[in-house]
Amino acid sequence: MYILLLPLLAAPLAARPFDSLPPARTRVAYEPAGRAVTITVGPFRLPAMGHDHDMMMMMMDEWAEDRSDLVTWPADTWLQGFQLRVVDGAGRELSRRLLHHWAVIDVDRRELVYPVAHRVMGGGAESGDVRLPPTVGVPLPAGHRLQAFFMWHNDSDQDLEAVYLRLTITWLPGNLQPRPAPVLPFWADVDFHPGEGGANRYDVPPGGSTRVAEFTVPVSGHLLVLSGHLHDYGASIRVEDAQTGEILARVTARRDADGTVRGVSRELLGLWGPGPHLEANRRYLIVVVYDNPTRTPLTGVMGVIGGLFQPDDVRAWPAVDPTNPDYQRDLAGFLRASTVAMANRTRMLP
Ligand SMILES: [Cu+2]
Repeated sequence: MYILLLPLLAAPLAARPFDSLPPARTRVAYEPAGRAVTITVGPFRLPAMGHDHDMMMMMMDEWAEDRSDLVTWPADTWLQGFQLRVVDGAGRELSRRLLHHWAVIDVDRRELVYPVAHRVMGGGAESGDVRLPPTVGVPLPAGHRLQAFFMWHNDSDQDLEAVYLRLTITWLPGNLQPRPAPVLPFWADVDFHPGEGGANRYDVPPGGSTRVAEFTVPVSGHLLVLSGHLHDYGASIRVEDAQTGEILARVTARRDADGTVRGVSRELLGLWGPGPHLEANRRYLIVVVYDNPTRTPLTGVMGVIGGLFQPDDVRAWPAVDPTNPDYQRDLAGFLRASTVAMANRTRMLP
């Protein structure tokens, strides 16, 4: 199972439709019989960018985001999974690696930890599709509005003239019996700055550092799955009870001998038991540990956790507040090209 959370996304300015192409548009196919909704966005023209990564980084400031229109969800459902495809005008499959990263947000639900729009699904170039076991599901009621954000990156030597993003979301009916257990993806950042792409980065002096941030959740529940995102020389991230110091969960970096982080462990906390229980409004800590064996500071590192949370009572999940300044800043960040600085952010559950 992959659950991927990509908080901030955008796409190259170059990925604009050809003048000769119709403007990119969003089509939604609701297939009740197949218990699927397919969202298609395109066409996009993707000029070859080659393998020059430095050039890519230099151009980033010039990049703008690509996004779908708002898609109103058609039925009361439990989300079960998704399948992402990149296709050409004839429906032929292209390399999924053309999509550098992507996310779908639900503007009508708030995140667990922050009062910002909920990241329902997402992924990076290397990530796969997701399928949850039928005993759990992400509750998604009719009328919620979803929006996809994504960034293309054509690192081949060949221009592509009409590329489409095709996302198929599978679901179970909302009245299904027995009722699946409600689970919601969540994330938390040790340096949370809503809407300010890049501001959640910090530096690590020689010798290493431990960075701590406090957080609360507005609804009690269990941590079922936990993973995270660290840059090179990252060691671990743990969740502690702020009062007792008890360690509730911990993820660790998979590193090469030279400190390169290949990924962060995925802890199936709810596999053999209910998983650690978080209480509403109790203080918890996210503790991010970096080693730094070099003689210079590590710059611009990050520490993010993410996973699946099972609320005790999903009806207690607070309503989204679109007037909340953090909500507005965060959403504006999605819509702004500057968030592209975050391009390499977060594969949460590898
Ligand atoms: Cu990062």
